[in-house]
Amino acid sequence: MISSSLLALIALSTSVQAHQSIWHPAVFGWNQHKDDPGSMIGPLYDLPQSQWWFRGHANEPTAGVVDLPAGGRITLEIACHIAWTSYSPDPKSTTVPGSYLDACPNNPGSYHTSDYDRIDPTQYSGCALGIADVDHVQDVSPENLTIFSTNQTCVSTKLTSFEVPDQMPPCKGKKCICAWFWLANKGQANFYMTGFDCSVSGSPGSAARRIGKPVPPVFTGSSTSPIPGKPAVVGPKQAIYVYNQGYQNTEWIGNLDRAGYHDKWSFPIDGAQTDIFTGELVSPGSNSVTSPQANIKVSAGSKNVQASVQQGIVDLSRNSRPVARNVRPQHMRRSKWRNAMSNLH
Ligand SMILES: [Cu+2]
Repeated sequence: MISSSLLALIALSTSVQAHQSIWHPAVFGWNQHKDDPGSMIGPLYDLPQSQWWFRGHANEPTAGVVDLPAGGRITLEIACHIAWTSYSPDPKSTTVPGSYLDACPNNPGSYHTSDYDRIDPTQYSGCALGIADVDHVQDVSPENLTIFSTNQTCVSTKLTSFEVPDQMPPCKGKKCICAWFWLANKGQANFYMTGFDCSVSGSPGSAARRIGKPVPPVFTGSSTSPIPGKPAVVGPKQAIYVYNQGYQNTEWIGNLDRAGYHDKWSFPIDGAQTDIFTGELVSPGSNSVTSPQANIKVSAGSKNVQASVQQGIVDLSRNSRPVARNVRPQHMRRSKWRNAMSNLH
């Protein structure tokens, strides 16, 4: 339950209301999202668990699998509407990657960095990817979903990269279940969890390690001014669950110290979470790795999204939008699309 003081604080900052999500055919309920973009980006605040867990889409199918290359990185598209992504039914509406407000044109409030309608680059709360080594979404719980990658300047651009630890083990089954997490640092206190199917490729047999049991992150203060008696949590961590009903694992500190995927909240590592492994070797050949489906994939070590594009999967060149070819969604009907466009925020 949320305390009344928290509710009051949040009520003061509801002037900014808009939301973002990753967009990919591998997300749960993809077919519903492309017909009703609002189902993907709806507010996630003070809701029962059935509605915030996987955004309420856990029982709906995915239409792809995101490949996680061990030791490499993936780039996902984040936007406040499908219109701005490469999955837009109208290519003309898609924003140019890297352009100002490319994740949500004309709506800086949706980035949740300020209570006013602007971007404050000092106020990104960071976003994160979690993984559960289970085949079926019903087997995922907050206790087995481990954050393996963070991006501390998220959400700032549509194309957002996440490093994958080089010791990531292949999924025990045919795939794993992943989720993208984000928290609003300013404006309405929104919690975001978009689940998707994922798999791990390129795991080096000799280096892959088991992921340990994750524990809840805690507020520790920054590494330069830590809170006495609150040492940083080292090792595998759960996602941060706040602002809703049901499972919660984080305390409310204050409006200036809202939870996020950064130093102050037990996530000092920006990028691959290399401290999540137990040290236990994953014996080679014990896991079957399925062939990954299309994903925007950039080579390991490259900080530049456009630097290295895997031939035949995506094309990020200037005049063509990136398209995941073998998982391309069907386009929604024109009338529905116009309707959705008129209801952007
Ligand atoms: Cu929002």
